[in-house]
Amino acid sequence: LIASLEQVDQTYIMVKPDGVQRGVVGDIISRFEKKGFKLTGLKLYQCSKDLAEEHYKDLKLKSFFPKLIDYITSGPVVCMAWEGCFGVVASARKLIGATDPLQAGPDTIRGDLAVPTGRNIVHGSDSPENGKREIALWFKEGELCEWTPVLTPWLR
Ligand code: FUP
Repeated sequence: LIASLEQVDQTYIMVKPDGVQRGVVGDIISRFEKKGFKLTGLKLYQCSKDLAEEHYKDLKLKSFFPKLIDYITSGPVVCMAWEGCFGVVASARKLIGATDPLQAGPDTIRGDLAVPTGRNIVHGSDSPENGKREIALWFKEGELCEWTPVLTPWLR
């Protein structure tokens, strides 16, 4: 347990264009704050087609890929880097819920706020490795902040 508390992981969370348009950015940020994760990067950003394609490169051969890229580039997104102890990446995925919002549990972001898979409102990294990769892809170095919480960092 002590070892796992000492291990720090990062996850990349992104409010997709539908979340920005629908005015639920604050609700989504609030869920991660309340869970106890530490925010280390935050920006509103209109991404290029190239960046969206790089982010979703593992899905390049899927039939829905062109629609996914159109969706992600259709308006600004909110890019976030969140830090926590070991488990933060999986924990964020729990808060987000299943890819298909119809399968996502109540009290998850997708379960509460979304309906179709193609408009599922938020992204979260699926592994610590992808967390690192995606944060490096979406943020420039000077855009991330290292800071120490004043209160006891129970979950870091
Ligand atoms: P997730 O990790 O939950 O975001 O899910 P995936 O990486 O499998 O999918 C990435 C995005 O592709 C989803 F958020 C929405 C889109 N997608 C579809 O549009 N149709 C599908 O059948 C699967 C995914």
